[in-house]
Amino acid sequence: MLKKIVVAAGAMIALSAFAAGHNQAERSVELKDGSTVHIFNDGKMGMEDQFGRAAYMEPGHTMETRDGKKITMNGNEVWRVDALVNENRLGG
Ligand SMILES: [Cu+2]
Repeated sequence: MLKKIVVAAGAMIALSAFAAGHNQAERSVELKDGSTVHIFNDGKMGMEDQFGRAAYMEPGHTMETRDGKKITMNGNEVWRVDALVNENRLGG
């Protein structure tokens, strides 16, 4: 009985560690309008607005970076950015 509980707890820790790693942005690029595009390790992107909140953007939308480069929105990973900004707020 006790062994089962220990195994379940171990699985939960492994799962949360995986979830945290999954939401890690590979690269974050500041845009001209003050928002940020987060590019995840699978190449999908998600937006963070000027106020540090996850924001919606249509996939295929063209964005301009602060240094004048063009980036095309790949995916719209609102929930991953949401997890990312919440982790940052908690200092994780
Ligand atoms: Cu975007």
